[in-house]
Amino acid sequence: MSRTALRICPLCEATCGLTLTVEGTRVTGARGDRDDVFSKGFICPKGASFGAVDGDPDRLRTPLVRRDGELREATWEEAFDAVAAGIRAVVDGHGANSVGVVLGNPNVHTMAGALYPPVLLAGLGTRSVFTASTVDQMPKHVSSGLLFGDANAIPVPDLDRTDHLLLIGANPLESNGSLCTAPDFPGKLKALKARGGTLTVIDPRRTRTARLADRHIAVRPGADALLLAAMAYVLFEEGLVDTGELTPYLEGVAELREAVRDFTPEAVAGTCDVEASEIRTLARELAAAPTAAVYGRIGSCTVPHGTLASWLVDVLNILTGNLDRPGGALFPQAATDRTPRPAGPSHGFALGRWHSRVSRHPEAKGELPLSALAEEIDTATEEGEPIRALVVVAANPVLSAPDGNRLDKALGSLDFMVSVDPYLNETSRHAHVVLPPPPPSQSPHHDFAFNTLAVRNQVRYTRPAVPLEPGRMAETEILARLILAATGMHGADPSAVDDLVIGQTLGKAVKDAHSPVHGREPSELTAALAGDTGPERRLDMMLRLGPYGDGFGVRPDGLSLTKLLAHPHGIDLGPLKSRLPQPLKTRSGKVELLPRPIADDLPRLRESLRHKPDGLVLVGRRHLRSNNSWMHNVPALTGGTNRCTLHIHPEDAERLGLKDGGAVRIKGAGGEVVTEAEVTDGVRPGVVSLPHGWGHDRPGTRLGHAAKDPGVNVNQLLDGSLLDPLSGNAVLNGVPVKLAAVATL
Ligand SMILES: Nc1nc2c(c(=O)[nH]1)N[C@H]1C(S)=C(S)[C@@H](COP(=O)(O)OP(=O)(O)OC[C@H]3O[C@@H](n4cnc5c(=O)[nH]c(N)nc54)[C@H](O)[C@@H]3O)O[C@H]1N2
Ligand SMILES: Nc1nc2c(c(=O)[nH]1)N[C@H]1C(S)=C(S)[C@@H](COP(=O)(O)OP(=O)(O)OC[C@H]3O[C@@H](n4cnc5c(=O)[nH]c(N)nc54)[C@H](O)[C@@H]3O)O[C@H]1N2
Ligand code: SF4
Ligand SMILES: [Mo]
Repeated sequence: MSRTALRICPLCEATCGLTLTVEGTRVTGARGDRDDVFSKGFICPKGASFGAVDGDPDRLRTPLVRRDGELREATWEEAFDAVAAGIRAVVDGHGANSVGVVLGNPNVHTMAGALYPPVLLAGLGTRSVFTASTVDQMPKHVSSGLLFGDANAIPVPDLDRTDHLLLIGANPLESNGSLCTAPDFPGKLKALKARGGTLTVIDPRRTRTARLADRHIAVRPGADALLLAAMAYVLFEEGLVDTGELTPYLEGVAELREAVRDFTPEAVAGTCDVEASEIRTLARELAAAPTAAVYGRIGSCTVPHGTLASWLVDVLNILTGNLDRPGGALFPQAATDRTPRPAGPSHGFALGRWHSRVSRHPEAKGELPLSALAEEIDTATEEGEPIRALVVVAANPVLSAPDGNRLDKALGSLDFMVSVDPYLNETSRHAHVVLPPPPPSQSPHHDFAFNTLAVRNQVRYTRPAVPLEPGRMAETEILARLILAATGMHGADPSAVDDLVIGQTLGKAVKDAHSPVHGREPSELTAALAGDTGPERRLDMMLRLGPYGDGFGVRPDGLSLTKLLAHPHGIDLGPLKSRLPQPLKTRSGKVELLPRPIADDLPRLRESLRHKPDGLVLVGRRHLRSNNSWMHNVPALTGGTNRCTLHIHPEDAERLGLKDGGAVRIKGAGGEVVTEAEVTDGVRPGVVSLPHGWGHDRPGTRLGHAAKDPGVNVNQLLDGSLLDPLSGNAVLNGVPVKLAAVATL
């Protein structure tokens, strides 16, 4: 007998509502939930394969503990005993910073990943914190921190209402969008065109998204900051700056004008390989559109001037008056956001409060660059102790970070490592303990992070579609127990972690004059919390304290978990609204258009104009049926065009004697790999493209299907030394490489 159950899809940032078909405890089908208030039935091939992803026989079912050098099945009790012993020995012997924490991408796709890592970091008190953000969007956080005073205040393009969309280094037809949560991004782009709007795409590849565009600019990789600075220059020069209703909230317009003075279209055209006249047209079209949104993603972030490019994206939105207005780029307001405080000067955003030990990289947002993880483990300095123990949650940096071979070796040298991961893969194979979370069907879901980036305010929650199998432990409980084991409270009841957070949060709220619960008794509020589990009670608390919340009875028709559970397809909270100046947390209380660290980095951008680019550079690419490093083990999602081939333009292929389907050796600063060439004019001349997340050929993993067609690790071409200095973000695009034909693979 089969039944259906609702489940928000955790497989990309679009957060589509799915209707799962469940037989017994097995998910046998998935379709888009037509009643979902946000996704309205949209689904992509990954979501449609939810059952296969969920039921992958290679997923671990029990914890693994290393004994006599080998990972063996163990009980949860044995596993947490080993975690407590392993981590406490390092903390006691070498101090908190000797324990590193690595948080990977799926943490933003689980409730556990949103609710527990902050408690772990606070409890450990370590500065050795690394996340996927520094191989991804850290430049955007830094730019938002500097402009708006809040690293998490990221404006998103108003896809449903804009008249003009300028996409830079993003390919939402494959990625389904990022830092812009929008189910059916492709449909929204088509709707934009259907209502007479225009789409411009800046990408060195003619992607599926670029093919949909009215205008495609095949920029030279890494040159976007120059291109965008020249657009800003044109807006000033041609008197097209019109900051409209933003004007009272802005500081530094005149200084900004001065700062971009050298970046004329003529000066940057050669480096960008884009005609000066075309850059002028881009700027004029942007200014002329009734409403417009500039949006940059991976291709604009993972480059040497990632923070400057991210800053310029918002500068252009601001100079054209499009920030914070419908049809432009707006700040979403999620249901679990904190109660908005009145506008006014605040603490601002600080960078570089401490530095990494070996290369002295500044911290950003409390994190050190993932590129520096290997050296922080394998290099001794006089400054302090190397990392000797590592807690890895949902991350596979051996494939996703630069120089996997060095990291692979470094992980093997640790005193202790624990991975919270469903797979025994390239990274977790080094762990002393592997703690496997249950598959997504057995986990509850709410998008804490993505609702703060969504193109429409809405809120949804789905309980586990299938009960926990015997022997399984919820990931929330795994992380709560891990926190207790790592912080000297091993064996305490895991609910202690939730109780602690609830007590602290409510304790603060009742003292906060702006909180709806100001002056009330925390114990009375705690007793009123609904929910069957600790994480549900925490969700209830956040919803009720939040901007749409019931304020624990103050606004009886407001949100609560109980109300959300009564709306299984979610609750629509309306289109994005203008919110300035409330989100600003700068010291001035204004948008600080030319923050000091940005101004100090502009000479480096100017300097880049003097280097004439030559030689081939490498960029990445994504495929709709893949996701970073962990979905190559699902047969339904592999094969066809989803392959680890090197895309190369016919002119370059001919010059180098490379044939379609032939083998090619790619050499970079960090090493070399050999793969198959795919000759295509989908990349511009001078640029080659290889996807990331491949290279499943290391021993000791349990990825039966992925190992059959392992591909190669593109990040082995990097040595980890190329970073955007402001954010510590790795340079993954526009990387110089050399190619040679080889006889066979
Ligand atoms: N060259 C190049 N490199 C890149 C990129 C690029 O564009 N080019 N992109 C970068 C980007 S944007 C990112 S975000 C990173 C991603 O890099 P990572 O953060 O390392 O993420 P993944 O490679 O997706 O690996 C995720 C890990 O989480 C595990 N996992 C899956 N589901 C769950 C779960 O529910 N719970 C837990 N605990 N674990 C789970 C998987 O088995 C896997 O081990 O890669 C980066 N690397
Ligand atoms: N199917 C699928 N979906 C995913 C993922 C996945 O791996 N697969 N990963 C998820 C994650 S973690 C993230 S962060 C998002 C990323 O989402 P997107 O940013 O949309 O990701 P990509 O598809 O890699 O698009 C980046 C584009 O930038 C281009 N590019 C490279 N260098 C430059 C440059 O210097 N300038 C410009 N202008 N463009 C450049 C590339 O050619 C590429 O087309 O996708 C998410 N969704
Ligand atoms: S677009 Fe993303 S969230 Fe939607 S079904 Fe596909 S993988 Fe899932
Ligand atoms: Mo990412």
